[in-house]
Amino acid sequence: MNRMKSNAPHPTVRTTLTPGFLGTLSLTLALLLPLMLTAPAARAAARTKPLTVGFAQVGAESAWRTAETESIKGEASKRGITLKFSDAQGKQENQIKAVRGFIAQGVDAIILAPVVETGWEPVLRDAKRARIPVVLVDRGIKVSDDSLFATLIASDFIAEGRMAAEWLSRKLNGKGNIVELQGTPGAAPAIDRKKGFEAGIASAPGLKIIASQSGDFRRATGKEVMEALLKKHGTEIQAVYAHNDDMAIGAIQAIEESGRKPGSEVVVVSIDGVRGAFESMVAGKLNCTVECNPLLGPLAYDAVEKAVAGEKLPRKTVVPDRVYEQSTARASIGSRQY
Ligand code: GYE
Repeated sequence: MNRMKSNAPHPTVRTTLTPGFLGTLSLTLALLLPLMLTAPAARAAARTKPLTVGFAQVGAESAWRTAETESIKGEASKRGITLKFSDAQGKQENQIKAVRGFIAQGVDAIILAPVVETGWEPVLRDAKRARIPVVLVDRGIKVSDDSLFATLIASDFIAEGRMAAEWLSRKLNGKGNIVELQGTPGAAPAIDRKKGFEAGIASAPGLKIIASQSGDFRRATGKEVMEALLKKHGTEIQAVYAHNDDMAIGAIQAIEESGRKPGSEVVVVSIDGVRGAFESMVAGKLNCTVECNPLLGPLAYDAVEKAVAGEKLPRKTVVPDRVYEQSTARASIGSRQY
């Protein structure tokens, strides 16, 4: 490396420009050329075999997750990539096993949507040793060495939580009791959506989170948790903040069954922007959703192709999100892609 930075001419170059030397030089170049051709771009251009990629998915807990799976599967077939798919059913141990399996099969790259933030170092070290790049999608991880993954493509969950809080604060004029339905414990979007929301309501001391529990990003669990919270807090609850739309839709059912009106008596805000959320807004039940784009297939394979070609990628690519409200839901529902 340092040698390449030196501007001083190499001594042998100055003293040996003879026909014999030129012969040696062309021989050396002939020998070096194949090596030079293994530089990133040429390596990609020279690739004739289609890529084989392993995708270690979390599970199928939400409509968002299903949309992400479809995007990653669909884009693979568009690009002629052979995809090996694994559904970990929400368990990190299954995901680790899947990644180990992909390494053993010698895939060209791995796409990982990590269920939780911690516990990835050993398996990522195995992938690195096998020179298989790992592209993280949708959820981040905590590792001491960030060369263990090629790149992360995800939304800014703290910003999403803050957008939900700011919207709710305006809606409630800075005053009211909120219950929070958290995502899967230990998952980046659960941790950061909580953090962002708390930061967003900090400037409105009249807004209080009176209860906060996990509904595991699932509709049925969101409903159960909301039923228990309604039993305990009853009409004290003025608003629900759910870390995803599925839990909000479950909570809305529980609110209706308890005899109160979601969307007016109880304000509901959530995150994802899936079709079901738009339908619920059109029906006047969900008040607001902060979009989180799950259509990550194209970005994921762009990153895979670059990583396989040896290109260095940014640590993170942030997918932009925005707020959608009940008042505009009808106008935008037709153009939703998931
Ligand atoms: O918001 C939720 C899902 O990791 C961003 O996981 C994703 C989240 C998404 O199950 O619905």
